[in-house]
Amino acid sequence: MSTNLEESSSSGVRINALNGGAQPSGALSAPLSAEISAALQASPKGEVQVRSLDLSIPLLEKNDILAERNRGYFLGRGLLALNIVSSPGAGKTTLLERTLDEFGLEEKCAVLVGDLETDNDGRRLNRPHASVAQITTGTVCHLDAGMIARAAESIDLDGARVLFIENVGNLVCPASFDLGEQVRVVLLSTTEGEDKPLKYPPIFKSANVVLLTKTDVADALGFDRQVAVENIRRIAPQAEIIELSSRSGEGIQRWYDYLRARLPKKR
Ligand SMILES: Nc1nc2c(ncn2[C@@H]2O[C@H](COP(=O)(O)OP(=O)(O)OP(=O)(O)O)[C@@H](O)[C@H]2O)c(=O)[nH]1
Ligand SMILES: [Mg+2]
Repeated sequence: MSTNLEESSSSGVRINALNGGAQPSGALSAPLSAEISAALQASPKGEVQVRSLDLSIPLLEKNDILAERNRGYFLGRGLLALNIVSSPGAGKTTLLERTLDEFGLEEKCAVLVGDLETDNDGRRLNRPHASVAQITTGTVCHLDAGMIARAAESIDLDGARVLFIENVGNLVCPASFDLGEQVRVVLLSTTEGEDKPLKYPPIFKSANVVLLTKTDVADALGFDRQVAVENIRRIAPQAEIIELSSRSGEGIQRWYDYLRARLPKKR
């Protein structure tokens, strides 16, 4: 059931809280300070100049400012926020469905899910025990920190320990947009082939963890697991690798252990 529908006047982005809708508190989407807002408005590219003591002048993009605000808000609530990224169809929603049904009974979870059109994924993820909002971006090929701020305010996060953010299926655009997450999760499915880390390095370089998904069909596809792992290691040596199948459940406990180990302290 749709409880809350909001449309951004400027971009055509729509936020639909399917379950656990809440009145926006203004904590995240309140205007930025007058000084920063004026500076952003004065800049056609949405950049703000910040003077530091050593007189270097770094440029902070508006998204980064909003992302830092999101991060502080999530941490302040004792919430683990994960940005889940992959090419279309790598298995993000299927993984989250199973995670909500199993891990979600142990720790309260909430989900924001982005797609260009339809609330199909939001409806798939709709559970009585989890707040879910669908963000439809229209023509935008990634989520950004402003969308997350508004969507996070549209749902009830009380008591939630984990906020999963399923990004728009795309291995390119989401790489450049910090959402204020603590953990970036990149999925590589066996159906895509072993070479994707080599072809799309930025997203893999930004990953904290890479999930090698759909291992149940790896053999049938002739998927070379060793080559895939070598490619991930070469591009993303910083990332932990977890091999799993959301269908068979193989490896799924390692994913839950990964989540448990990163839960912030309860507030
Ligand atoms: N065999 C197998 N199929 C899977 C697995 N996980 C997902 N699938 C299938 O892969 C297809 C795409 O899965 P989704 O979970 O919708 O993928 P997604 O990444 O959310 O897709 P977008 O949101 O469109 O980017 C569906 O047909 C799933 O049933 C798995 O572990 N094993
Ligand atoms: Mg999906």
